[in-house]
Amino acid sequence: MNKKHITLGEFIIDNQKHFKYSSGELSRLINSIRLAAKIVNHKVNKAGLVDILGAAGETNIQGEDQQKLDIYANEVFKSALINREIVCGIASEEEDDFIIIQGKNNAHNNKYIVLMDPLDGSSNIDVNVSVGTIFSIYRRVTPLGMPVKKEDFLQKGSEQVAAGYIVYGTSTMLVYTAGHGVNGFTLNPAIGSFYLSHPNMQFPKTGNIFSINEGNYAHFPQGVKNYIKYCQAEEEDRPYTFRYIGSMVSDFHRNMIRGGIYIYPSSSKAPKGKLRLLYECNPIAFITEQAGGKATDGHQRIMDIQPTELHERVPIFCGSIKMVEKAESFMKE
Ligand code: AHM
Ligand code: MG
Repeated sequence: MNKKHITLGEFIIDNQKHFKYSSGELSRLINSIRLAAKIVNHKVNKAGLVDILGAAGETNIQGEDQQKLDIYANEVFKSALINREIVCGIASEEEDDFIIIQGKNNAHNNKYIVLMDPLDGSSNIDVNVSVGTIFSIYRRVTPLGMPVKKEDFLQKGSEQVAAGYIVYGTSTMLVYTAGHGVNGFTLNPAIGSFYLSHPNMQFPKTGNIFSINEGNYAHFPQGVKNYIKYCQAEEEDRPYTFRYIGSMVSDFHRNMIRGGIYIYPSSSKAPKGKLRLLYECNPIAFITEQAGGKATDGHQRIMDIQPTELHERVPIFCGSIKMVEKAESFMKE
């Protein structure tokens, strides 16, 4: 087959054999995420027309109620997953609690749970800046035949079977891993198909981009302040370039391609940082490691953290391995 024309659908089928539980369910699950991504992409691309078609909370000219895009994305991903009867539970950044899905004949016989941030960086929508969707997939740990429980969702990131993100950017891409490397697919909007455009994505071992919200500098731990000064210092390979979009998926995606580090640290205002362990940090950490990078909370591997709460937050340092190790060395001092 011509490598240039592999669609995501074909790639999923071709790679099903590499997956240790190759019942086809995971493939169907990724397919339903692919479908939801296209629907959300369509809506995100029309976001600038909101004043013409009606703002959130209003009724548009067709008489339909407008929803905020993050709520809309949540509903689209939820229904794509529920309708295909593949998952037994969903947890979302937009929901207070996890959702139990009964599945066929109300038998609770589906194996997978999905955790997601349906529209990350949503404060960027109004200003036409890239946003993303992040997802994370696990096998349930409770026995089949009964409703899923909280413990199914509170698994360590190292138990993930697949994770990925969609970036709604200058073009729309779906990037995912099922534990055998990371592959990126670009949507051809004319045809509505994702094509393999970035096979076997790898973080450069080092890079020259650092991404952190420096506006919070005064509240950062001393190690982070020192690392920022290190990035800015005039040396042979520095200063590094500072880039911060404020959409994690976009900042991460750029750093994975170019080489860089993304940091959302703890601060005196937010001692556990801002980003969520289950919906943002674990899936991004899985992709990072699968692409040869490193993801820690400054001291400990993100994917080794035992979650205790659905919505818990954690500081994150992720990206090119040498840059993350350098930042960790500042955290130790
Ligand atoms: P959200 O899930 O409410 O959209 O927030 C997550 C976003 C990330 O995409 C981004 O990296 C971060 O928040 C930016 O936060 P800040 O504005 O504090 O720098
Ligand atoms: Mg988010």
